[in-house]
Amino acid sequence: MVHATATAPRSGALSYFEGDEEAKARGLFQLLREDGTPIDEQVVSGFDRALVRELFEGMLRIRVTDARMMALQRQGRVGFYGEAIGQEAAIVGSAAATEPADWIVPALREAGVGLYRGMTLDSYIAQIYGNAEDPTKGRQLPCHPCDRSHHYVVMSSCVSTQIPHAVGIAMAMKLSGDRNVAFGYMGDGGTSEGDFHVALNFAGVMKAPCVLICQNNQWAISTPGAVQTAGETIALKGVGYGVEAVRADGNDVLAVYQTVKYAADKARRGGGPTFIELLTYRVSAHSSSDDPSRYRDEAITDVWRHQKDPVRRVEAFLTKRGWLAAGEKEAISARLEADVRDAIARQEAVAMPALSTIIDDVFEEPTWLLREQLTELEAAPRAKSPHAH
Ligand SMILES: Cc1ncc(C[n+]2csc(CCOP(=O)(O)OP(=O)(O)O)c2C)c(N)n1
Ligand SMILES: [Mg+2]
Repeated sequence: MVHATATAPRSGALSYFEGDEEAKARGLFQLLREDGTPIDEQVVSGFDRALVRELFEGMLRIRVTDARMMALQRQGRVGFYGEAIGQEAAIVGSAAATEPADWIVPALREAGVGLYRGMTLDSYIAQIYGNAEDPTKGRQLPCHPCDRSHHYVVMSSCVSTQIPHAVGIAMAMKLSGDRNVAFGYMGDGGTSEGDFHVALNFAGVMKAPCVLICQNNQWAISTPGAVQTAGETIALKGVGYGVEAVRADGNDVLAVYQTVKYAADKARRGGGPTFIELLTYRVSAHSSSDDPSRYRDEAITDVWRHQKDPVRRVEAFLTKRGWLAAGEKEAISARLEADVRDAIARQEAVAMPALSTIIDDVFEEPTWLLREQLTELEAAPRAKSPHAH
């Protein structure tokens, strides 16, 4: 994980954050055009080469990993997968603005945040297999990784429950004098759940040191973003709770980084919460169990897949700056792909968790009834698992 050595430069574009409360929740903060040229050269010159290359690599890692894992799912080697293709800038740009001691409460598509913060590919892939090296012992749906050492909390599958969790962690940190920040993620669909509204209210009233990030990928399975609010934008939902709300281009990794850094710095100074809407698009299906061609116009998806692709945008920026040589993207992708293939090979060889782990972690000493049930289960013929060894 690399952090920008340059502090946020003062310039026209940054006055976006200092502007009218509603204007920054209605607008769209951008630093790069779709072709990768800077909108505000002065702000963009504050980014150093190492950081932008690290962001680019983090984005490529998600792309390469998702492609391999989807292939495994289609081959029947893992049960389920949820991709984040097209959302890499929102994920990595926000991850880079976190500090190691901060806490991350992810929703569905933020595994890349964990990987950027140092979660190993082996741990991530072990969770997808649910094998003996999975920290959650095979109890979670695939794509629910966690990493205690990098403060990456395991995801609760129930949409939007992550937001009160993040706000609660932030409130606890404030009470205990801890100066770190809690990051809570959600999708656009998540902002229509009661938990979102309860959490925003607490965040505002308690001035909790948190950054609440909505990846507005414009779909909640088959529900289009347009029905998540009668208002003009999702970000405006924050304004009613007295929480500073900012809307930014989620496919512009520099804009994402700058926005989330602004919010994180503010929270660290004791300035309270920020609600950020990152506008992006769910280019992939909702998950390996979904077929979006049944409910949406894939011609629109193609525009996001190609013309608005976040990887292409930062790649063009790096290339124009002379920070990425010809053939380097391919070389980085090949290295990342080899890493993923190696981790898959290692994890596919790991056995499933021992049956006895099924009664772990509930009581310090399992009750006699649980022990009796375990004995019966161990004697019963086990259904054959595709991953059993
Ligand atoms: C409380 C609850 N309701 C429904 C579901 C089923 N479900 C899983 S993901 C999802 C859509 C989430 O959409 P969004 O919040 O936009 O996130 P995205 O999938 O787009 O990242 C739904 C309805 C659930 N997991 N939890
Ligand atoms: Mg969504």
